[in-house]
This record gives sequence, C-alpha cells and structure tokens, in this order.
Amino acid sequence: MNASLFDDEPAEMPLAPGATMLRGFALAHSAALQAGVAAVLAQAPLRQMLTPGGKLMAVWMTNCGPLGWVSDRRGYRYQAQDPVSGRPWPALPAAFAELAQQAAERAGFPRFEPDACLINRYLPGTRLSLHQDRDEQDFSQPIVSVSLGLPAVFLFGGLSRGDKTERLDLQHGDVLVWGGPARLRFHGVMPLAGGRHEELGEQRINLTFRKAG
Ligand SMILES: O=C(O)CCC(=O)C(=O)O
Ligand SMILES: [Mn+2]
Repeated sequence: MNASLFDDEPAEMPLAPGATMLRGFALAHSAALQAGVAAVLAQAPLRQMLTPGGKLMAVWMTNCGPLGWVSDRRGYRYQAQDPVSGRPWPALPAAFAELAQQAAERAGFPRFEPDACLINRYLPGTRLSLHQDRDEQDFSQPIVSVSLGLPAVFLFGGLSRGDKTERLDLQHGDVLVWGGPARLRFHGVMPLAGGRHEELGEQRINLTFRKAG
C-alpha cells in the first residue's frame, strides 16, 4: 500500500547518501505530466535508437528540453537537434521543469536546472541493463527520475558494475533522485511485468531529468 495516498505530504525515504525516494511525489502532477508527454511525442515521436554496436535499443525514447540524449553508431551524446526531424527538441513543458526542481530540492539539491529530459517507454518485457549516467558535463547536478504507468523493479547498484544491487519497487508517481556521492551509481530496470495501468495502459513511462551541458 502506498502511504502517500493517505498523507498530505509525500513520503521521503533516504536510500543512501545522495539518493532519495520520493514516493508519490508526482501523483498530484500526473495529468499535467501526461499532457506534457503527449505534446512532446506529437513533435518528437518515440523511437528505438541504435547502440554504438548497431543493435536496436529495447526502450523507446525521445527527448525534450534544450539538449537531448541520443545514441547511434557514433556513440552516446547530447545534442540540440532531434536527429529524426533535424529540428530542435520540443521545449520542456512547464510542469516538467517545476516538478524536477521541486523533487531535487526536496532531496537536498536546491539549485537543479535541468536542460535535458529523456522520455523512456517500456512495454512488457522491456528491460534496461545496468549502466551509469555519465554523458553529462557536470556530475555535481543530480538525476531526477519520474515513473508513470506500470510498476517496475529498479536495480540500484554501487559505483562499480559488480557491486551488489538493491531492488526498488517504482510505482506510478514515484520520483527517485540520485546525486552527490550517489551520482555515478550503476542502475537499471528489470524486464517490465505485464499489466494494465488505469491511466497509461500497458506501458511504463519514465522521465529522466539531467543537467547535461
Ligand atoms: O527507467 C528508469 O527508471 C531509468 C532510466 C535510466 O536509467 C536512463 O534513462 O538512463
Ligand atoms: Mn540511467
């Protein structure tokens, strides 16, 4: 049961130095976030990117904000243009920027100014293998990660790939923030279980906010 459904304030759980789970933090903004996702997808549709090795990534992705994360045969990087359209990525919807800043502040990072939001879509069976987020210029800024739709099991590891991973259950509306000493911790997502979310259907949407440039 999600305690945040009964509390005025969302529950805030320190996980490790620099890492905080904000259970249900995005619930009150769910409709605005979903409207924002729909607006972004209309301009920059989800797509499967290629890994540098030439494989299709399982997660469908797009971006909004001044910079977008892309992967292709040339590698991983941030760029201002959507490679599919050649146009700038759609602007960060106001509700996105506000939520990301509030979540970061709540987790102890008061001056977070994201310039990139990666939108990830998982269908049942989709997983994301263990990785670090390290394509950004400035590791003093945290990662703010918002979960919408079907629940997922998030793997939260250590600073080395082989470190033990903790399993975190991420539900619709949960926000996970990691920065400071946790900024380079390995993480990933277990294969998404099937199911149907009452608002988002058979999918999980993740919004990952970063200061990339
Ligand atoms: O979907 C998630 O919860 C994590 C996404 C992620 O780690 C990434 O996009 O780098
Ligand atoms: Mn990541």
